[in-house]
Amino acid sequence: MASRRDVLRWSAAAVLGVALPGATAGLASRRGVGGTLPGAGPTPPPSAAAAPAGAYTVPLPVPEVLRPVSTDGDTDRYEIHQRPGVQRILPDVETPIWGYEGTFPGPTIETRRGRRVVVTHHNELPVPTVVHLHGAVVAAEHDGYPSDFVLPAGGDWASDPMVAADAAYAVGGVVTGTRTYVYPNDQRATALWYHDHRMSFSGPQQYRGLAGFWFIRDDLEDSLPLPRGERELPLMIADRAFNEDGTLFYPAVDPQLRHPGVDLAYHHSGMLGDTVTVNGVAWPYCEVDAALYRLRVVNASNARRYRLHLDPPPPGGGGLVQIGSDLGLLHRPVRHDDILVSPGERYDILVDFSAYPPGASVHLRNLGEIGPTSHLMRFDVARRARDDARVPALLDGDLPPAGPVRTFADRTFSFFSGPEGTGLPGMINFREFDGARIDAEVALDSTEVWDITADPDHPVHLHLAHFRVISRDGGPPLPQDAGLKDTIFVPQGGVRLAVTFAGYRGKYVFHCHNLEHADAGMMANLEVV
Ligand SMILES: [Cu+2]
Repeated sequence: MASRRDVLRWSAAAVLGVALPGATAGLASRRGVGGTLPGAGPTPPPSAAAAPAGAYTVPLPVPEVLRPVSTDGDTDRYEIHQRPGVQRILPDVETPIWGYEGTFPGPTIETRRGRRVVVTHHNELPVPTVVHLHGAVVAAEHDGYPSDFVLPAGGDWASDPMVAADAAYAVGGVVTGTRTYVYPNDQRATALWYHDHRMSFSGPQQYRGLAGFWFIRDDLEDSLPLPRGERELPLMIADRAFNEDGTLFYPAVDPQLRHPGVDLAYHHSGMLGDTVTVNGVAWPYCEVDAALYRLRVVNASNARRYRLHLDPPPPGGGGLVQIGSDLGLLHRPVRHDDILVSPGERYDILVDFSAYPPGASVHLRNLGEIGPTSHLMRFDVARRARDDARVPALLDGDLPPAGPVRTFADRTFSFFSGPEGTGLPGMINFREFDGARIDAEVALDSTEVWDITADPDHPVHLHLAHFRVISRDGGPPLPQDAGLKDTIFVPQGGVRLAVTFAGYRGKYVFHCHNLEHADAGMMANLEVV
């Protein structure tokens, strides 16, 4: 994860159009956006920073909901083709992408708790792929273990030495062309997301566009007076950088994606772009009624985190009303002025645009940065409108308030990326990933206390497991840490988690969700026995 210094360095490089030492030409030569750097001195309030040129000219797209190809009593079946596509991410140029059904984001899957979803993925890309449904409680062989490759139908990938080596410790095996994944969805209503997880290449492949939303609904959610239909907006936030010709810039050492790794300049920070996209469009705008809206935020960036903030804030502040976390609704809503969203995390947020007069523009900003990446999108409050939704006082009466409290941890893990510029592999407890080694053997239906530390800081994701935050930085959790989670921003001072392993036995990974860190080895195995 980038230090604040790195973030400022990239932002400054982007807006000034200068190549800094160690920065590749890609960022400095990108087209289509500009912006002005505020004058010297302390960071100005966000509204003082001008929007990037070309921002807020394209309406926010909402990904299509995929239709099942067949449906019966308890199962919906889908087909997804992973294929190249072309998309207008910037307003004035077409960008080649890789997408589920050829789009970025891919199509959304909408389902209900307990409904079985069977997805047959067809790999029509020139590289091996792996599909992981992030946050899902799913059998190990359907979780998208990073070496459970779906090889392209053509080519010589089966004899590729890295593929062959990784295949030795696959969980669901290696297949060619097509794999069918089975998801029981036996978990509370929430926003999951599916994305590529190919061993050592999740960074470049997700960056090309392989990510999509997956919503689980349930009766409890239905019973609440929450915004629905057009007033519920999925927002997939992802930063990108572009070459002069409009192609995506990614610093892979091997553009064919056979040999892993990124240029040393990006090894420590991960891939940080200078353009923020929401639902596949750079800095979109969205016309809204003066009414309550539900924003389903996922940070699908490789490495950038965002401190979401409304500019201007509504009178009285607290404009971001958090109702859910990674894995479902909270016990009660929590009001925030800003929410830090690290890669992989989801936040379920209500915003009441009736607090603003019709004609107002409300910017979703990234607090603490300057330049283009301090901007995300803009809401234009168009008109007064009838509104039956409201912020419920209680969201989920049956959610236990806190996890176990212990003075010792069952396990400790340090996530370590080493000093900048050294090019050390990503490590957990000073070991890089080894598919054959089990780093944590845990009992089915158990809850353990895990202490996780980070150097310098890392967004940590556990597959299968669900956790609550017991403490952060040696103190109490942040208000935004409420609820059940699968991904968490771990600062240098660490976090203590109560982690529950339920649902399935088998081998799963846990890893840093800075994708360049994970690809560099910051990943480990947990086995539920
Ligand atoms: Cu990391």
